[in-house]
Amino acid sequence: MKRLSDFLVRLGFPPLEGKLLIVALGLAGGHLLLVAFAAYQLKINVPTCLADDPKTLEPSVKQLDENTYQALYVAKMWQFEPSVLRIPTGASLEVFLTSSDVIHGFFVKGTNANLMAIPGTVGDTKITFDKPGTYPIICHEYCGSGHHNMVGSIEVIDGLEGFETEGLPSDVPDLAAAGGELAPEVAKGFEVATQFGCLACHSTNGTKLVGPSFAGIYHRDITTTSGESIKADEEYLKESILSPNEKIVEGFQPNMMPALPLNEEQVAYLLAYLKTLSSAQN
Ligand code: HEC
Ligand SMILES: [Cu+2]
Repeated sequence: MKRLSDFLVRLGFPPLEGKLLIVALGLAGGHLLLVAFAAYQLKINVPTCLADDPKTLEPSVKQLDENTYQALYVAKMWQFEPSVLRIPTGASLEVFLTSSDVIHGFFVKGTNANLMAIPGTVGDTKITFDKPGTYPIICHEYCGSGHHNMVGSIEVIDGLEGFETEGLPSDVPDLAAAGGELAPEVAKGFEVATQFGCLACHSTNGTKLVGPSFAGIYHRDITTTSGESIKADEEYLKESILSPNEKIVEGFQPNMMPALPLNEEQVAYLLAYLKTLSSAQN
């Protein structure tokens, strides 16, 4: 230290300036060491680029070994895929995260996991769940009108064998559990509804979210805010989807539902899907 400051004086630095320079270099070096510690020891890294292969965007979960699971999460307006993941108590979860539209957040309440979902990149973290319980996943990056409904969860369950998921594209056939085979256009309709975030605002079990529930929507009697009574036939549903502000359901707000860029075919699939949702469904 002494020798270094003498050296700096000889180089022409005034004594005080030389000392300050040493302190500054020390701080800078210390910070670099901390960054290296975070990156190599704690494995906290900046998101890496997503390869151009679209397959790597597919959400999925797999079990790596007895106690380790790996989940590729895709965040999109306004949901996480998978939306629900159940793993056993004590499991470690490797999380890989990307977004298929805008920037989202990924915060797992009750843990240190806190990532950004950035389109075109993959962020990752590892979480170990020592205590059973439900850990909500929250999007904490404002991402549009359905943002406040963008939640998922990780359920940590004592003694669970393997894992279970909800909300993965491969979970679609589960919808048919009640009524046998799912017609292809209904499955496509569900896919469109998932893809465009309809289900962030519309439940299928009767719960009122931002919008009315889809449960039993086909041929339901509806009153609009202008006092009109309407039977929800195909024509009405189509209009509600394509021009959301045309008629507003009583008890709901205009300008909440976005007019989404859907083509004829997608609307037809949606209608096929909506028709299957009876009000008895839970
Ligand atoms: C950001 C929230 C939001 C999203 C996303 C959204 N909706 Fe809506 N939706 C609403 C709200 C609020 C209403 C009620 C106001 C109105 O009638 O426009 C509504 C109304 C509807 C209605 C009429 C419901 C009824 O009971 O008469 C249909 C059908 C509908 N939405 C379908 C869809 C479909 C299909 C999608 C996806 C392509 C979608 N919505 C996406 C919020 C949303
Ligand atoms: Cu979001």
